[in-house]
Formats: sequence, C-alpha cells, structure tokens
Amino acid sequence: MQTEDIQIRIEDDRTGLEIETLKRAILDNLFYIQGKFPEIATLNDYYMALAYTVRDRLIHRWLISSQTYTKVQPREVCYLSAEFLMGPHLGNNLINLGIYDRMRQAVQELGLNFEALLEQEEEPGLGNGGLGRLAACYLDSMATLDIPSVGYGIRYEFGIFDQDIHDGWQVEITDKWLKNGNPWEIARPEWAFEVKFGGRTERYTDEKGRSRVKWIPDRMVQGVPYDTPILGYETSSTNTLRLWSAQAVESFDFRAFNAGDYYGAVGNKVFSENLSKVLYPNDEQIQGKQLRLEQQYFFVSCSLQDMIRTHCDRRGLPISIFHEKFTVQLNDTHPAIAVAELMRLLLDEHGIEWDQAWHITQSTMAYTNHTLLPEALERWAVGLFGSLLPRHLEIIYEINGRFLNEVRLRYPKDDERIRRMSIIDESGDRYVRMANLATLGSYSINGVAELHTQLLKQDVLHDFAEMYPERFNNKTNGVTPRRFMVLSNPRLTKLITSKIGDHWIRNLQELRQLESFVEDLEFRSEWRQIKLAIKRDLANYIQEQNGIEVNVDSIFDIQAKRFHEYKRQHLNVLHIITLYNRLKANPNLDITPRTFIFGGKAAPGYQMAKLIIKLINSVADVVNSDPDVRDRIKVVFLKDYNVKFAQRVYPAADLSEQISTAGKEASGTGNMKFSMNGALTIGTLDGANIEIREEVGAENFFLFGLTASKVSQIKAKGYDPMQYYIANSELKAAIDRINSGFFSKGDTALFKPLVGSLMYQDPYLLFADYQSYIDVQTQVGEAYRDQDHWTRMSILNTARMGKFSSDRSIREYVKEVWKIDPLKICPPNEPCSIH
Ligand code: B1N
Repeated sequence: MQTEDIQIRIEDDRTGLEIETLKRAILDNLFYIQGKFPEIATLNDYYMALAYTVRDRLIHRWLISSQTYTKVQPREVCYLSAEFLMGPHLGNNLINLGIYDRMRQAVQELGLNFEALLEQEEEPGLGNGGLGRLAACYLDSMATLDIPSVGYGIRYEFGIFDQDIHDGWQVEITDKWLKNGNPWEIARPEWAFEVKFGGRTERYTDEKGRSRVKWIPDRMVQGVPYDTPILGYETSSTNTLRLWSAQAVESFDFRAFNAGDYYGAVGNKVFSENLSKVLYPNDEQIQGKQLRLEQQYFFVSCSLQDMIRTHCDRRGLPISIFHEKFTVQLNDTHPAIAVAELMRLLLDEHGIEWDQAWHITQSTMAYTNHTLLPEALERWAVGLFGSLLPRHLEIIYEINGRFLNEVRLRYPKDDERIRRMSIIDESGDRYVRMANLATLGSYSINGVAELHTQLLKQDVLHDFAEMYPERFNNKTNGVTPRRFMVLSNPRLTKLITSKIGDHWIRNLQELRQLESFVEDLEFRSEWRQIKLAIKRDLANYIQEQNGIEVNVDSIFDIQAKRFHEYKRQHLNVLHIITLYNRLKANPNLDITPRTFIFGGKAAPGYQMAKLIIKLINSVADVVNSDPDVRDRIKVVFLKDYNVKFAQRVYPAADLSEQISTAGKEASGTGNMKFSMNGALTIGTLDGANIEIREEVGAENFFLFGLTASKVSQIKAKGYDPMQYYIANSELKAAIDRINSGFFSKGDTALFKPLVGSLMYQDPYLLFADYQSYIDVQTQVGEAYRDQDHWTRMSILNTARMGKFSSDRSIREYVKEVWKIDPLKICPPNEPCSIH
C-alpha cells in the first residue's frame, strides 16, 4: 500500500476531545480494556481506563508522525541513553495535548477523584538522577520543537529502588513498576533483533576475494522493543521512546535442548532475561560489572540495527549515506560501545571498507560528557571486554593503532601523550577507556555547562581538545517547563499566564515580562500567597509522612538530590548543628525559623552516603524534640525522592541548596527547577549555578565558597582540614557534637568514619568552605525577614530563568551539532498541506 493513500480520519471516542466524548471513552475503556463495570472497578482500573483514553489520542498523532517520517525521510536524531527517568506520563500528556482542565472536569463529572487517579500512576524510574531526567526533558523538547527523534534505551524490569527509612537508615526495596501493567507502552515483538555475546572471531575470504571477519558468538539474546509515544507541547509531533527488553532466543535454546543439554538451554534463558532485569543504582561511581557492559552492548546493538533497518530496508536508502539521515547522541559513555558496534556492522555485515566505515561512524556519533569525577569514568578490563565482545576489541585495537599513528606524526616523540590518549590504558592492568573511544569516534563532544566544558577541555580530555578543538562545544543543560512549571505548579502558572499570556510555556524567555510586575504590590502579594499555599500542601505531606509539624512561615530550606560526598549534604548538616549549638548556648536567640528538608537516595554500596542519611535522621530526632529549640528549626528527611515527589518539592522551596565543591557538579538541573519556581539559591560557583547567577543577578543569589581554581590550588598545596577545625570554634563545636555521640545515643563509633574522613582528609573541602557557608546562611536568614524584598527576589528568579528551558538546549544541539530541520506534523482530522 502507498503511504500517501492512507488517510487517518476518524472522529470518534478514540480521538474526540469534548468532555462528553472523554467521559464516554473512559467508561468504554473501563469496560472493554479493563473488563470491569463501574461498581467493582478499582482505582487502578479507572486509572488504566483514563490512561488508555489519553493514549488513544496520542496514537493518532503518533501514527501520523511516523507516516510523515516514512514519507519525507528527514534527518533524525537518535538519543542513546542507558537511563530515561520519565516520571509519570498521564499529567504530562494531558498538558501537552492541551486537555488537562477538560479531562479533570470529565473525570469529576464521572464522580471520580482526578488527583487520586494521577497519584495512582507508578512512575517509570528508569534512571538514577540528573542524567536520566535530562534525557526525559530532551525528549519533551525535541517533540515540542518538531525534531524527528527516537530515544533508545533499556526497558528495565526493575527501575531505581524504592527507598524506605528504618531507624534512620536507608533500606532499598525492589521497584516493581510494571506490576499493575504499563498502559503507555506497546510491545513490538515483530521488530526484535538478535544480539551476540562471547565466542571468537574467524577470518575468511568473501566471494570478491576480500579478507573479512566473522564473529562466532557463544551466546545470543533477543531484544524486543517496547514503544512509548512522546507528544510535544501544542504540536502534533509525537516521537518514540523505544526501550529494549531482553528475551531468550528460541532457536539457540533448541540447539542445546536437542543435544540433551536441558540445563544449558534453561541457563541461556536465565542469562537472557537477566540482561534487562535491573537498573544499576550507582550514579557516578562505576563498578565494572560484566552485566553492566552486557546491558550497554545489548541496547546499543539493538538500536543501531534498528536504525540501519529503517534506513536500508524501510526507506530503501544506501548505507553509504547513513550518517546523512541519522545522528546518534551518546548520553555519556554508557552507550559508547556504539562506536565499535557501528564499525562492526558496517565492516562485517555490510562489507564496507575501513576508511568509509570510519567516516560514516565518525560523522554519525556525538558525545555528551556528564562528569569529571575519576570514579565515574568508565573503563573496562581488557580481559573481560575481550571475552564478551572479541570482535569489538579487535576493532578498537585497529581504531587505536591508526589513531596513535596520527598522534605520533603530529607530536613526534611525545610518548607520554601517546599513553594518555590511547584508548587502552596500559599504566597497570589494561583497561578500555570509554571516554577516549567516545571522543575519537564522534564529530562533536560537549560538556553540560560552561565551567564543566572548560574543565573538560582543560583536564580529562585536554589532549583531544588540543588536537581537535573544533569538535568541542558546550551545551548548558535545561529542563522542561511543561513538567516542572505547568504541571507541577498550576497556581504559579495561572498567575503568570494571567499577566503575560501563555506563550512563555513554549518560549521561556518571555518570563522576562514578569519583571515589570515586580513593583506591583498586588502581584507580589499574590506571589507570596501562592508560595504559602504550596508550602502548606508540603507541610501536610510532611505531617502525613513523618508525623512532624512544621511552621509554614519558616524558611523552607531544601536539598533534594542524590546523596554523594561531593554534593555535600553534610555541609548543610554542619550548618544545622551550628544553629542548634547557638540555640543551646542562648535559648532566647532570635533566629529566623527554618525547616530543613532533605530528600534523595544513596547508592546501595556507598557506605559514606548512607551514613550521611543516618546522620540527618539522627540530628532530626534530637533537634525536633528539644524544647530549647522551640520550633525555630526543624529537620525533615523525606523518603523515596523520585520524579513524582520532586514535582511536589520544587514549588514549595524558599531556598535551594546547591552547595557542591566547585568543579565537581557538571551542571545540576535541580538548581534550575527550584529557581524557576521562585526559590532563591544558596550555592557555590559550580556547574550551571554560575550561569543561573549570571541570569538572575548576583543580588538575587546567595553565593559562597571557593572557586574551582581555588579548590585545585589549595589541593595542590596540600590541604589540611585540621587547621580549620582548630582555628574555628563553631566548626569544632559542631564536629565535636557529632563525635561525642550526642546524636547517636552515646554511640561514639557510629559516625567515626564520617568525622574521621572530614578531619583527616576532607576531599570535598567542607571545612574550607564552612565559614563562608555559615556567613551567607546568616544573610539568608536576615533577608527572609524582609518578606517584601524576598518576594521581589523570588519573582526575579522566575522571570530570569528563560535560558534554562530544555527547548533552548535542544535548539542549540539542533543548530550547532545535529543540523536537523524541524518537520511539522499535520494535526489529526484537519486538512493540511504541509507536505
Ligand atoms: O548529569 C547531570 C548533571 O546535571 C549532573 O551535574 C551530573 O552529575 C549528572 C554514571 C552518571 N553525571 N554522571 C552521571 C549517572 C549514572 C551513572 O551510572 C554517571 N550523572 C551525571 C545531567 O547532565
């Protein structure tokens, strides 16, 4: 059938947007999909019926989009990421469809609780933190900007663990997000691919007399794609998130079975299905586990095979122009094996010569680096790598050999440089350096904030930046205002829209117009009342969750992010203990009341991070029940921080804690979400904080601490935290308080590892930044007393955050990296002459 002949023109219960149609559709889906009648339907049945009602409306746009792509054959971007932290789909899809309020009314007219139905959705937590959530924001912006794109990743059966707190300690619980079914995905078993592992390679001569290589694996797995539609805001463009699920390959199974090896056959099934079982919950500290490399190769191979099939089979285009039609963005080095895999597919499966294959590969890949932390730089032991991917190791050696020859020509007799630039680290046990592979195989390499890109060029990839300066560029991160303002902060959205219209939602720079309302007394009062109402909601949640009563007039001082020593949650704790000590010494001290709120997960194997969580909870127990404190400070640890919960937290903050050691946080994205919602930031000159401060103005930002260059200077000189401890009586008192067992019921051993690390190493310079942090926190407390002035600063933060929309980031990628044209998709049921 000719695609031009297909007309999707239906106006019925699956497409209509009128309230009556929506109501009918929900009941219809309850009946025919859930197989329930209203009297016995559960909340989840209604959620599913509602979700299918929304999905039906997406599918129409999705199929039109995919038909258009098939017809127009545009250049496409494939965003390869081991993590997509999507968060709940329902609310976001309603916003993007433009039917949020209408659907709420439809649901209410059916006698159902709309908020409860939204709450019912299990979030797909297929990511650790910022990196995975960035991928999700970018999918939203690519669809919104009509950029043909696919997100490729892994359909983990278990996402990031749920966090519980027992006796102050983090306890991990398996995340069974699929238990009630996932209405947003469609399995496509007919489009599965096979992925090979292990075995050996063999040389042979093909029919044209050329020497070729064949890979004879010893295991095989099937990747089945599960597709989720990604609709843009106020557009019909609907792209695909395609996640691969691992399954046993039948034929492979049977071979062992026929030979009588029943256990071997079942073993292969177990191996296969383990592949996509669970997300590695470590952010920024790699473990070098074989299963992780298997996961990476699995989804990369499926994704590249999928692109090639679309290109060659579906579109009938020659493989030689693959890079003209596809560009691949590598989300950190997790998918960096794509460089070797595309080479293998081109050389071994398509019989292309090396030079052309390398040209295609290098014109296809682009690499985003997300961290400079040495413990997060991926490297694989050569032995492990070769036993799992023998052919890829050969290809990597060949890439490396040719590359190092070039380096030798360019920098004769510079053996040190050769050693540093080699893809293979040979300084001890041999490792494959994935950052070097990704960099060499890519036409573009970018960092995620100005400072980060600068440090990347100066430090980790210095030699590469010197040799190929034109390939390096910065793309400061951004976040989607649809989820992180419109959906999560409806009150503020309504106020803003009443003043400046709603164009800011797709063009965030228009928030600047709010500046002209800063002098408007009425506006400031409304702004303040909204913040207060949101804080009340969070206070109720805290009461429910933790049984702690908090004062909504106190400063809501929030640090919500993964736990890591470089993020310095324990510096925040030192401030709390300092205030506590002051109150103990002087119970009548007049301080601005504060509620310290923490949220975040620690990697299950990261003992120090877990101990910091325990410390927060221990300090909370003491402070919250000490009559001397008289409610002037409260400490709250909210468990199980995830996207759903984050949406509740950002709008409620007065103060956003962005206090990483300068030079360590590549960008941060929570910093943007807080500030957009009118929180003020207390922060270091790190990551995107620097650019946020530039935008909102130094007078609307609480800056403290050492700069990145000062940090490296101090470290180079030999940093001695003990000197700060001795010289600073308040710092000493805070540390001694922990050491004495005061927060641990007399147990002086409990926090020893933490206190010891600070006193004798302090790798993240908490002691060096302590006094500056305390001083600026004092200024925060004073500033908050002038509510009117604080409100002005809050408004100006929101008004000046336009730069940090992920739409801006994606526009930059489109123009400077991908060079893709937008492609408008016709709205359903409308005559349309775009193509
Ligand atoms: O990526 C975010 C940045 O905003 C953050 O500053 C950065 O810390 C974060 C290994 C990572 N970098 N590296 C990771 C995640 C998982 C994993 O297994 C590393 N996450 C970041 C978005 O650019």
